[in-house]
Amino acid sequence: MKPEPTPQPLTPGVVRFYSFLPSADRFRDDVLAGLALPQKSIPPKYFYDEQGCRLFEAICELPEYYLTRTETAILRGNIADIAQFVGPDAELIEYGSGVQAKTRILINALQTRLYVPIDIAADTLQASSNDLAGRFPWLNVVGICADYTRALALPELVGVPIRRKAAFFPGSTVGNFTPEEALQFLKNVRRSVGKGGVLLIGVDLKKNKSVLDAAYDDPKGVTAKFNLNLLERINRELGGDFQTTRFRHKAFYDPLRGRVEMHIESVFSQKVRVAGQRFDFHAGETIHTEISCKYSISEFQELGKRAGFSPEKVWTDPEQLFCIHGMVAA
Ligand code: AVI
Repeated sequence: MKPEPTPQPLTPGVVRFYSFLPSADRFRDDVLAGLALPQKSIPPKYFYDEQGCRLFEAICELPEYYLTRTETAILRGNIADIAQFVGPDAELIEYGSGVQAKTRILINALQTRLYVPIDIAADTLQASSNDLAGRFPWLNVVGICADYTRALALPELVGVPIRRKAAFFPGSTVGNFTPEEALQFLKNVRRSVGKGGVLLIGVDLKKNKSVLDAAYDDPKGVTAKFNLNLLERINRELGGDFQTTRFRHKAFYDPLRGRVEMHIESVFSQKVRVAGQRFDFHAGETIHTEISCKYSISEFQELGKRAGFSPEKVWTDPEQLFCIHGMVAA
């Protein structure tokens, strides 16, 4: 066996990147397999090509999409308490690195010296890593381009004294997993931070259906564009011939399952070709593209406990729309 290369010490201001990206074929295989299912479905991680990342940023600015601004306000309003909870000299590992305002608040308050963002979108990851390294001259940044929905062994990093690892998973992205997937993800995070490590995780709370329906089906149609961009991506990258005007965005909150479901609905009966294969749609048939699970505070604490965390803190907003959990790896 070849010996592992000796890890090189990090240098502040010099961003280091590692790529563990799945091959382009995985997108093709997942789309072809998903379109062949009785309930057609495509995993939501494929929303985030360059155009998808831009559209998601536009969603975060919408008045109906309260999640981003509420979480940012919770973070800002409780930052001293959050920094005390995390403690000094923590390595900050962020899952997803799209919207940076929250990260900047945290790095500033924690005076973080080692920041490890993990994201599947290589361009966004590079842009945000370089931007942060420029803003915080003392910061060592190690960007990991990877699909964090799968278990991941992080590279060994040397040269920065660290007392504990802190994982940050904002935006209620955990809601895009089924509860079983969320449990598996939390177990992986538990392993990555090690005993005594901490997790700060933003989770959207259960609430009135009308608020959630509007948040995922906005009147300007930005969320519709975000959803339908998936078909355009398939056309661009996999030689698909979807006519996007013959499909429509559909999103609704299912209170019984406690989750928003997003679908792309075929308006007509039609045939589509992707990567040389034919798929038939009948009018009204859908491709299921996303779930966004909502949790009560106690439901999510229960999930955290099952993954090996001890739930210690919860910060929320006055209207109880959203919350950030602080958990310690037991
Ligand atoms: C990234 N994720 C947490 C968003 C959500 O709210 O589930 C994705 C999204 N889908 C539609 N709007 C936003």
